[in-house]
Amino acid sequence: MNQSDIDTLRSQVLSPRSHFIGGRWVAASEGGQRDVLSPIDGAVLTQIAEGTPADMEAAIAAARAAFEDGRWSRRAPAERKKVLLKLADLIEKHALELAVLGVRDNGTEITMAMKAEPMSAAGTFRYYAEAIDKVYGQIAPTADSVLGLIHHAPVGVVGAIVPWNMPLMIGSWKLAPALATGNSVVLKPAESASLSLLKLAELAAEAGVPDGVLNVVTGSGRVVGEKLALSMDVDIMVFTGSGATGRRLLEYSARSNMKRCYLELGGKSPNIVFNDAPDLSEAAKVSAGGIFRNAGQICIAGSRLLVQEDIHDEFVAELVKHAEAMRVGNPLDLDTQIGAVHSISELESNLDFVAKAEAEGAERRTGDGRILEETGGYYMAPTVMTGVKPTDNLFQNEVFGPVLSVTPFKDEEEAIRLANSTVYGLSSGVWTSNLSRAHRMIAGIRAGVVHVNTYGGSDLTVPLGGVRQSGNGHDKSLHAFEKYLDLKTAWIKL
Ligand code: TXE
Repeated sequence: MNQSDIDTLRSQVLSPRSHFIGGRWVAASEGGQRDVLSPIDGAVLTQIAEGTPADMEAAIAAARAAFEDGRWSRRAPAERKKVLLKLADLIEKHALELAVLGVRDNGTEITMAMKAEPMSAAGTFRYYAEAIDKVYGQIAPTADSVLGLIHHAPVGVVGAIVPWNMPLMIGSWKLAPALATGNSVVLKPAESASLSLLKLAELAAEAGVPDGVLNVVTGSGRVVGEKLALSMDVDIMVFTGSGATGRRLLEYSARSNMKRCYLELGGKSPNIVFNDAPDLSEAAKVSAGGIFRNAGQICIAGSRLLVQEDIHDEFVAELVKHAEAMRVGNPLDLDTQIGAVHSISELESNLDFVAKAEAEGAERRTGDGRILEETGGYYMAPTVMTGVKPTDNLFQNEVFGPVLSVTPFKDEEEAIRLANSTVYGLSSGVWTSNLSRAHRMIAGIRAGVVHVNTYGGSDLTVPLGGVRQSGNGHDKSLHAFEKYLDLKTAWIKL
């Protein structure tokens, strides 16, 4: 990747996009379109179809028809594998185009986007493609007079709703295992980050995913998202986004066909630094990256720093130094380390969090609020707030922006108590050179992930998911297959 290749793509005019239903590009049934604003400069990038309930019904019907006639669901796993491997190759071939498209749409810095979006998506499709012809059923240990077979059957039609942060990566975490296992999918991207997923649907068709197996409907969550989740003909929902929407999906499920809902929600992840951390300077640098990259818009961001009191001042000073050295700017410049905040409403919400924290007595150690306003884009300086009390709004609630909350602690027991004193349980970090303490912390912290002496960074071999109000169900790893396959018993009298 070099700057001149990026520059060729950054100002390309984008034509308005339609839904992708039944293998065809289809305009919204009422002709509606929605402007897509770029967070880089606040300008209109293009338009997407403003989906209607009728559009969503058409997509669900296409997915159901494709599932029932077996055009994909009854293909040999080895054949599905071939198609999905081809899709992985196509994603890689179009990686820069996909990355730049996504960045123009959602503002992630290009260096991170390239790795975390197309390259990770290609790896995800490859991983599940390679795995699917290695999943066996079971024979039950029955008496000789019967044969008990345990099959893994695809669930049917999967409804997938994804957010605007890392849409290709998160979308692929859901699409790849869902498609590998033979399901049909209806995908509803976020209103404000649909473009790279629409391109993915185009590439899937080129790779040979049959018509109707992958459908993408764009538009409002409250209209098309709700229609999808309320459908009697959708078998499971997989979702990443806010807790408020997750709660609604459960309600829609109860009001319709009681479909299973797998929810990946927000977090307020504690990053805990003990005075015996192996390298405090490294811990400060990685902790700054763990909250500020992608302008803090990462579900697992280490947004709540807990520091042992005797190293608090020294550690905060080092961390502030790293925060101030990070370059905030146009996400399509290769030397940018922190890109744009996704939307003006997110930016306003971030600033509001900081103002409330100050009103509650926290001290702003660095962060000048909105910056680079002259660009028309939405940029915010990385912000460190110290003296945040466990009862404060900033301690308890997810900002989803470049704002770090810092609280001192005395000992291990207090660290665990503070770590567990929000409603969330997504990610966490522990910095210590005491192995026994590390294991006690892993056991004590209620979270889906505990990083030790690092923060962030993992691969597909391990699951990612939360506990408590951070959700249920896991993306990534072979465990993800469990969501998309039903157990089916055959009991045969011999
Ligand atoms: O989420 P929403 P948003 C958190 C983060 C962020 C906040 C809001 O705190 O500031 O959520 O983000 C669709 N029925 N996270 O607005 O609204 C919507 O169209 C069905 C954490 O993006 O939940 C979009 O496709 N669908 C997080 C998707 O839900 C509905 C990732 C997510 O939108 C719907 C993102 C409805 N009634 C945000 N309403 C993480 N953990 O990574 C909305 N949608």
